[in-house]
Amino acid sequence: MAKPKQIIRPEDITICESTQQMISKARRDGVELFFDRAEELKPCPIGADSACCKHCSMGPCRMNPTDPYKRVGVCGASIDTIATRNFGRMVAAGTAAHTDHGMAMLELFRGVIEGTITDFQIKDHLKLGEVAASLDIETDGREIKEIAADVYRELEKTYTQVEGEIPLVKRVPAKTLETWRREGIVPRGAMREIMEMMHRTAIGVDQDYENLTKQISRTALADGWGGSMVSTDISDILFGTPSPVEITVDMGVLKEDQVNIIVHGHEPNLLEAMMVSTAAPSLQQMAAEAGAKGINLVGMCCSGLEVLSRHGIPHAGNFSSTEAALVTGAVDAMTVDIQCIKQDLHKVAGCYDTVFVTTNYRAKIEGAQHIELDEHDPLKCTDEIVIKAISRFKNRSHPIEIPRRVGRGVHGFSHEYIKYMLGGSFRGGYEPLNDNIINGRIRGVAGVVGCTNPRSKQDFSHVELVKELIKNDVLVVQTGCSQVALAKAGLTTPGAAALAGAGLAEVCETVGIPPVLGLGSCVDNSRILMAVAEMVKTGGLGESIADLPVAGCAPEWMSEKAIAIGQYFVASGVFTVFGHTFPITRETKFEKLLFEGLASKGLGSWGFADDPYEMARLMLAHIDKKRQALGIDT
Ligand code: CUV
Ligand code: SF4
Repeated sequence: MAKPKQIIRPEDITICESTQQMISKARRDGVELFFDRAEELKPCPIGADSACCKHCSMGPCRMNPTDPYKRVGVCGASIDTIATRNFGRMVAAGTAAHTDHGMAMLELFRGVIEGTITDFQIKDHLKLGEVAASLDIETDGREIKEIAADVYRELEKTYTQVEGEIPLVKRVPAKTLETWRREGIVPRGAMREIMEMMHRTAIGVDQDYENLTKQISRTALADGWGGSMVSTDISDILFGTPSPVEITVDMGVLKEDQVNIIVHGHEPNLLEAMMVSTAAPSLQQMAAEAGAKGINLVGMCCSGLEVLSRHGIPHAGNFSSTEAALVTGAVDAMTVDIQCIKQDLHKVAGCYDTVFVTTNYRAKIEGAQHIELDEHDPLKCTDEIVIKAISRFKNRSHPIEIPRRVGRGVHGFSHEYIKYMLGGSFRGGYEPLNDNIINGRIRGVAGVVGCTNPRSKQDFSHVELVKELIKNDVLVVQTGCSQVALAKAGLTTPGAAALAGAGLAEVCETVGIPPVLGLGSCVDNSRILMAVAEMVKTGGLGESIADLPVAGCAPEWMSEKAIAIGQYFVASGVFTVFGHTFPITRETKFEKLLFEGLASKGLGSWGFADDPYEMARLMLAHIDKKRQALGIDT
């Protein structure tokens, strides 16, 4: 007999009031959400500590995480081998996700250059020129298409090159690159690194956790300075480099009297095409005839963040709110492409007769309607979705309840813009960032990024951590779902400087920026890499990224992609804290290597904490340690 279910209060599940309200509504409506299953489906304690291996059929082999060296696998694999291999495969998967996304952007770019794709254009010539220059490609007196073709050919090497170094390591500070070369972790090409990572983690191959960890770093660096960076650069070239824009977030951006279309996923091309379709007079007319006041295009997750940063398109919420948004009953259509799309969205959409469409050939959902986006004729897909959404609007048959909350903020801070705002370079103009760090007004810079996870109270750690950091004069830069949490909490407005320490507040007020800067989607973590590289090159803060008073954190991470990101920040020299769970067995040699050993080799290190105040304490301690080493300890 089923045990009576323990009902958890919505306010214990999330601090997002809109999501709380929708959890209550879902319960009334008898609709199951992923929060409910997270409660029912307890994580396997052995798996959570990464103390099991199923890489061959002599196993699966389970170790004892509380006594990790007691047993070895049937093949003899030690806990360090097992946990390192598991970690390596997470990094390979995460890197594959970002690089495959970047590859799709690059393919689109190629189509545009070759003239086979005409609905997208090279929009940002300035960015193209900068990217070309950074790759030592001649730009003077050359046609845009010629430059672009060279940029394409060079960036393709990020994926396909089999020996040498990926092209974008040209942007890595010299001393950091020197460390990578010494350690043998400079990526050759993403495909090669991912392939080698998978090979070396198979049964009976690399069984030395230190040697494996080198390949883990090399693979992750092929993401950060490779696939992700290519994705950001090409998306900027095609769709425009973001600059500060006023934005709205939260479920209150849905409109009862309009056709609401949510685009959720990761590739910006669908949303860019959707912007064209929803603005088309014929479809506007059709919506008006159906009785709608307009067509309301809204983003969610990282797709949403790309167009929020570039065009100020409203954003309904982060990963943990995607089903909740459907529970409003107000969503006429939701489209999804790749990554972070819960399979149950299809079912939840079905409960409210919301049109639910998958659009990418590499991510279908069983039973869900598939309307493929073809870059050669993108509007065919998006027009059809808009028409379906209008028809659902006309036939709305469910009571609608839209939470009223709308958060406001200023987002779209590309690293180029930060550079410009802080004085033309990171040093030398007025109020440059480095000088403000040296004089102590700004204590350091922290990246707070990443997912939300039903295993921890949604948004809580993001918001509390960031509050602690800015209170202590740490400038916060953000990507991914984290910035949505902060935007909902109102911390991405210039007015939030009031919550910052006196030094940081002064800088924010002078320059007119919020203390918390939204930089875009997860692939845009590459913007943070560029910013820290720029800080080193500007001077005054040491010679390598590892010398900087900076730290990173993904307080509520859940995706393998987050592990890849964490590892490329660590390998780049950044102290990186993950919250709530960490997929390794404690008290092992592998743990010691990740948490201490890598730093002694000149890289960064991992940290772990279970609550946001401890995360902040670890990050501040690291920042202070670096300040001290630089002799700017004021
Ligand atoms: Ni990055 S990877 S939940 S939405 S930040 Fe959001 Fe795209 Fe994590 Fe996913
Ligand atoms: Fe067990 Fe070794 Fe096979 Fe893993 S590879 S399942 S540890 S026998």
